[in-house]
Amino acid sequence: MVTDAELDEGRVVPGSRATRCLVMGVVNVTPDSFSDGGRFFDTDAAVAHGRQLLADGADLLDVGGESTRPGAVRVDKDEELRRVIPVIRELAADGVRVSVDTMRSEVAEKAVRAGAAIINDVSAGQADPDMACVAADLGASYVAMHWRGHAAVMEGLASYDDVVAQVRDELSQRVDHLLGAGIRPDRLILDPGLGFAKRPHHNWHLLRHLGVLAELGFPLLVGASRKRFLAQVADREDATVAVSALAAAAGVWAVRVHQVRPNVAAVRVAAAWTGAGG
Ligand code: PMM
Repeated sequence: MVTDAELDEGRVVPGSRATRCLVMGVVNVTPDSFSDGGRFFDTDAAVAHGRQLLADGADLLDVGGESTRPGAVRVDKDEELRRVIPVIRELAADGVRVSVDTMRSEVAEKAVRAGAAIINDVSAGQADPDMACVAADLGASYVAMHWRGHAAVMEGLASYDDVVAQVRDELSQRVDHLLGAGIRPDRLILDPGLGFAKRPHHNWHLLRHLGVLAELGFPLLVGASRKRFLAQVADREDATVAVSALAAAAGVWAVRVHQVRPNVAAVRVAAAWTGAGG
């Protein structure tokens, strides 16, 4: 499990080679998430799954109660709270670094009060106008992902002239907004949003040019795990591991994955290969 000092070091030194790429294990408490939906849809099962991911070597756990699969319908806020808060409370009580995967400021606030250290907002503050100020007041770390619209409509928004430049510029606008609301720069993490309003070739292009996004000056999180575009080249689970190794070697701060053990091996190989940590 990652220590506070390691997390801070990784957070404040974008692309740092001082610590290895972190592995964020996914705990989806949803009946319909695209990859592991339904399997962990009650508190005890989700907590047990989180503990298993930790035993497998996860540094952080990302707990989410709303599916963002293409075409998904939004979950009611009270239902989202009912799903995630007890799971976060139990895992955080174990001393685990927990992030909450939510677009709602009220869920983020209650999650941080229940022990979450990171707000993972796939909309980067666009879905809820209060999110940026709430996150700033809470002082939590904040993942801002590239996002163009809700799951129900995002497939129709996947059009780019130059996907890398546009994702960089759109993320940069979000950074301005988030910092303007008072989020500290050393709390901010960016994410290219693979699969969110992106066609397969857009995802590969972004992965090929992670360095351009790193130039914005913030640590990067990459969430390729089990996504559809991977099926073009290999089994999705196997391809996830390869992406983790390559993303880690490219200097990303963390990878967000469903199956932790082989991805920990991948980031360790990358660290040994690149000489991270000396
Ligand atoms: N992908 C999903 C959900 N949350 N959060 C971040 N920061 N980045 C992602 O790529 C991301 C995310 C969708 O995947 P899932 O339904 O398998 O969890």
